[in-house]
Amino acid sequence: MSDERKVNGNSKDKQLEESRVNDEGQNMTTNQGLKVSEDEFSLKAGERGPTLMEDFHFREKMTHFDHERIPERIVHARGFAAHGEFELYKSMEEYTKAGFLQDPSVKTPVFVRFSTVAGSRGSAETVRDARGFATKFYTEEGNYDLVGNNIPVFFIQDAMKFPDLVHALKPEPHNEIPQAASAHDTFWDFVANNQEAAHMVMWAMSDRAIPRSLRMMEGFGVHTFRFVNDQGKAHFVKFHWKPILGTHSLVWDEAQKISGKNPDFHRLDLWESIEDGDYPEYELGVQIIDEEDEFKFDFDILDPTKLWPEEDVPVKMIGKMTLNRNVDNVFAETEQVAFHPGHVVPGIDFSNDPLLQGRLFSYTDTQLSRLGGPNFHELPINKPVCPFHNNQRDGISRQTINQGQVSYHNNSIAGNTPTPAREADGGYVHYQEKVEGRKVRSRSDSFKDHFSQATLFWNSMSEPEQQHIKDAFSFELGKVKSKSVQKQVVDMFANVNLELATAFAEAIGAAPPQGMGSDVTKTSPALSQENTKKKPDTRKVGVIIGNDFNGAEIMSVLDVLKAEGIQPEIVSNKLGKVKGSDKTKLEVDHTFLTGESVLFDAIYAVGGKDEDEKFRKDAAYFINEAFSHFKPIGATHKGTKWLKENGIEKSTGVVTGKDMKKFATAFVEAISAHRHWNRKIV
Ligand code: HDE
Repeated sequence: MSDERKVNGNSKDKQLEESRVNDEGQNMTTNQGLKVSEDEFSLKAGERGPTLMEDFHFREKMTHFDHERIPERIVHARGFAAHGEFELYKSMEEYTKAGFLQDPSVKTPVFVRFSTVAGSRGSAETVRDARGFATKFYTEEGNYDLVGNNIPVFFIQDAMKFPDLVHALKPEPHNEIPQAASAHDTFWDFVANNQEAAHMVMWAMSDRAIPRSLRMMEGFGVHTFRFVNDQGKAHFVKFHWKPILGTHSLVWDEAQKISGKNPDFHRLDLWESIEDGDYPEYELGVQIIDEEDEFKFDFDILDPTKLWPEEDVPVKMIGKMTLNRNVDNVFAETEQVAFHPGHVVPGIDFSNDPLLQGRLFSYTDTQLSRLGGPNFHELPINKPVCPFHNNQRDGISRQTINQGQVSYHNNSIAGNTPTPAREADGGYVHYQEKVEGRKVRSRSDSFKDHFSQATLFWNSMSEPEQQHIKDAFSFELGKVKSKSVQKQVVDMFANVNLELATAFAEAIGAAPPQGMGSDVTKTSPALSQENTKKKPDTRKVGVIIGNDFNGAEIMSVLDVLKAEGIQPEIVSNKLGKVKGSDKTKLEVDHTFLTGESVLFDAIYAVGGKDEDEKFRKDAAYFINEAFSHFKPIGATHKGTKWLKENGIEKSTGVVTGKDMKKFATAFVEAISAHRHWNRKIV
């Protein structure tokens, strides 16, 4: 089938190709094309004399350098992106006339940028935070941007409060501390005094906020949008991305250590998986509600602090996105890409969600200061694959050379072109929702329940997930200095769950909660990561090995792991090769110094014959740390002895054995489980 597809993607690739320049093998020139004869020394009056103003080459080089940075994004500054394509499973014509959702034989090129929210451009990636998940579909009807997060709800209900939220979340203004962290007074003061944040805070304190990989997290459009079909009939819709590898997380201690050991952990993981051909894949899902059913729910479907429980409104999978090409240049593509929830195509429309309405203003506005003017749509990464024509002209860095005398509408000189298209010819016509009301600044009563879904989320968590949430609150509030803020937060979350609020009140030495708890008993199993897909693919295993290992047996295990898509990497005391007792040789990928247990999903302890005391100590550190992070541990040969010495050989998720075939099968199963939460940590 794939051979017959009409690939829209070609047009984007071709377009980008035209912008690529490869300097390799070329003469150096100035930006005016003048060949440069010397590039190391400025022009001076005498070898030891002053530099001359006349040195245009020096001035051009330095001026360009001085202006190499643009303002970073005010939120979502730290991001990483990749190209890919979207394939539809089945025509969605019943619900929407969007061109790219009609014909399963058409592939649509996409560009996806993942990001953290709070940190600056150079901050660590495994911090506790929401992740941005922004997708640009280059469709034949224009660009469609689905600018979502990995959490399905948001902190606030009205865009008016966004600057306040972000000011509170960002480093505090008097000392610019802390970087990329919500564990500080102003954030929690904001939460306690804007209680609509309760639901999203529950997600932010959960494992969702420390994803194992950008390839293993969900994405959500958050707002309620509209699908409109060619009959003009509308349905409410929410968008979901579901990763094929399942939704998995780190543990907090591990996430913090990775922040130091490898602040680029997530981008490296994404980059390498694409380079290795293990393309990240996500299914696109939609939840659809009939317009007639708008008021049938116990929450307002326009409220962005509410999700639609999947058990009540099932998610239909309608297509799949595959990320299959890394960027050529991070600045030109990832940094300069400009997303906007208002980049829509016919068949996709908005709802009156007041947060969405505010976003429709903010995104263009922010690009004006970030990208320096109104022509950012001309940058190769932002340019639609379909032609665009209008009477806009000029502005900073204009690329297009518009021809002709006419730049206005209506006109007679150019036959009144460019002409607006009729709806039947693809012109975008806004959905004619009937709107009536008085001009007010207020919150609808239907937006006033801030706690029921926060409790729904809590109720839906497995026991280990609930424990992680308690620990996260204890950590974050433990960093807050104001006793009053701590107490306000304890009392606020008593409305979500009394056990939770009591647990972290105790941990931070605050008075027990004053509140009644919640009587919500509903659960939504889809919210728990316990129920996600569990697969071994692309999991990294650190194989701790020394000289004189049993070559044939170890290779048989490694072969099984590789056949399952698992990636063993060799860890030893020095780089070079470790030699087996037979002729087997393995190239060492990491030493105990350059590799860390936190950078692996599992550890396979093998050992060799004559490791010294230091080797054994380093190996034990690796193994024990992985053990404390609930990771699968496998051991054979000398490795089994090491586990015994540390008293962990019989624990849950620890696999040992003498029969290599049986061992390998059991180890693969343990790796697929991701983490072994019911392990007793001693
Ligand atoms: Fe954003 N947001 N946002 N946001 N947002 C930006 O636009 C804003 C919100 C999201 O990879 C900014 O180009 C307002 C929700 C992502 O380039 C800015 C409000 C969701 C990205 C902006 C929100 C998002 C941004 C900063 C409340 C999930 C990164 C730089 C009304 C559905 C996109 C930029 C990328 C970026 C404004 C709330 C997702 C300032 C006013 C809810 C993924 O325009």
